[in-house]
Amino acid sequence: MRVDIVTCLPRLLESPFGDSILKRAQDKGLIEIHIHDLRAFSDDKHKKVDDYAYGGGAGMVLMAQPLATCIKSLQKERSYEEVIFMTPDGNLFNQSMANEISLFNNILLICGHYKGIDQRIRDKYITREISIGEYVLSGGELAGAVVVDAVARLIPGVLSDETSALTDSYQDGLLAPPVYTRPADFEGMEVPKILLSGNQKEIDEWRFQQSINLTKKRRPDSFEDQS
Ligand code: 6GU
Repeated sequence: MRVDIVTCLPRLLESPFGDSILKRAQDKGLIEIHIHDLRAFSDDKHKKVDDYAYGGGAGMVLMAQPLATCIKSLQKERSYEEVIFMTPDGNLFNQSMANEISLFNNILLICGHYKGIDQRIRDKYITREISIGEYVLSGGELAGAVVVDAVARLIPGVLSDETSALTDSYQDGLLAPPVYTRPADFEGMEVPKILLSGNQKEIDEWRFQQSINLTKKRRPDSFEDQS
């Protein structure tokens, strides 16, 4: 999978992709992440990318020209299944959206800033708008990194144990059960006996029951959705 990300703050995206699982996935050639500095596409002599909103009000708006030039130049090289705009008024990101996006070959992610981007870019070029939660961030970069991380770990080969994404919270609509590691007694707190029993069938049943209880308690709404 190839991900192109457009931002006016490229440095914000260096560290999330330069470490750990996402770094390894890129080194293994399973995902390619290309960051594009929006300023490089500005026709303005001062490389300006934002301007005041028509109609007044606080906050700057990302101008149409640099975004259109950038998107068109990237689309000339390849075709994207989705051109995604990261915005707090987008559709709420969830695991099923991550699963869907992980099947694409090329996605283009646009990170907004300030008061957003000129509406005409949204109307003409954007195919999907995503928000990562009901709160406002300073820009779309951190949200974009969240989406890329959630998507990348679903690509076969990215996780060392291929089955482990399947047992994540949300993957089956349930939250993951609690986990323990050595020692069996820590500060007087013992690991549930069942986990030491060696009886895999009973362990699986215990974990399933724990998942159900936790989901009922923490996500009563999503539990209703299931049944
Ligand atoms: Cl995608 N962008 C911004 N600026 N804030 C957000 C968001 C995105 N998702 C939740 N809050």
